[in-house]
Amino acid sequence: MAIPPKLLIQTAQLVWKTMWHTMMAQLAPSDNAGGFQRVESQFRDSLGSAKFPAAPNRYRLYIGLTCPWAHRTAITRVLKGLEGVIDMSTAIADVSVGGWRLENDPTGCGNMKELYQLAQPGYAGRCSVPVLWDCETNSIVNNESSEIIVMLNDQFNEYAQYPDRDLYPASVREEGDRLNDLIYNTVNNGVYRCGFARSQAAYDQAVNELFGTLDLLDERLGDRRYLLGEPITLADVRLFTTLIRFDLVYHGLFKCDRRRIRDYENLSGYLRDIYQLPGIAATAPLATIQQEYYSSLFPLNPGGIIPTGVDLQTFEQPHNRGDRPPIS
Ligand SMILES: N[C@@H](CCC(=O)N[C@@H](CS)C(=O)NCC(=O)O)C(=O)O
Repeated sequence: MAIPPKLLIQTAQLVWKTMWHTMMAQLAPSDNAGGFQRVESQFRDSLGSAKFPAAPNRYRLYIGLTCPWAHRTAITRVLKGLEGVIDMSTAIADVSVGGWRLENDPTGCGNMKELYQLAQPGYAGRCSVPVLWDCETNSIVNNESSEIIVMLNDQFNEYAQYPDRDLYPASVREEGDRLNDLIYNTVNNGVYRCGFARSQAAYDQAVNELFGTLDLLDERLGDRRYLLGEPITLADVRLFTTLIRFDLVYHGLFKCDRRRIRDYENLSGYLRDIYQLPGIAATAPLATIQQEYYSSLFPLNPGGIIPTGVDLQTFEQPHNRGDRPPIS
């Protein structure tokens, strides 16, 4: 006998909403108003200290392909030419364990949780990527992307292929830091504040702030090639990793759907420009990123269907942002 529709719907709503809030509380802690609260990174040591001296083939980066924060570190590693001196492992977002799985890892760890335990037995915080790992002492140097990228820029110049590429130049640091703050709150973390909102009001605020900043950035990029002019800096690396995921993932999965990046004249060319720099496309396998995001964030996409609307070839099209070498 068929279940009456009203009973079916009411029961499903009760069960699903309870499960949804329970899962979201683990995935993305929120404040009382339903706004996403990102947890502070816990490991904040520095490369170049007595404990962690810069040395070739001693450190390894752990990243995940979906993760825009980890992606910053993979790009900085390429821009500085550090592939030969800093190893990199890619963890896989695994919905069945609710975390990052490792395959054939040199430490013997099967997932990021085990890696964090190896570094600090009893650790009870979040086991996020990226991680800058010290292979010599089996410890975590740092797990905060905004700090790791500065260390990769500054501390390995002796071993880097491109030591003269300063991605964090003192001359524009203050302006860059100010811009980074705005972009972090409203764009990098802003897309997560949209996608992980647990109330309409929290979502409305996040989405308004996100598109307010994208409008501003589009205008800013009307008269300069990169955020701080030329050459490219870490501010661009930080913005790029959100923009490259935007039309593919955040527009649909995180409900950032007021506009797409391809609708912005300057932001879209800027995005293609950076994507087409030597070595960058290889750090961003777009189909895999989209597939892994839509499959791993179960509470946001329980049916597991992956959309197909974005033509990946568009990222290869001319950017018309200038012919001069982007990096001096
Ligand atoms: N503030 C950190 C954020 C890192 C982060 O949130 N990583 C996510 C993936 S996008 C993660 O690994 N989350 C797993 C968890 O929090 O349990 C950074 O910038 O490095």
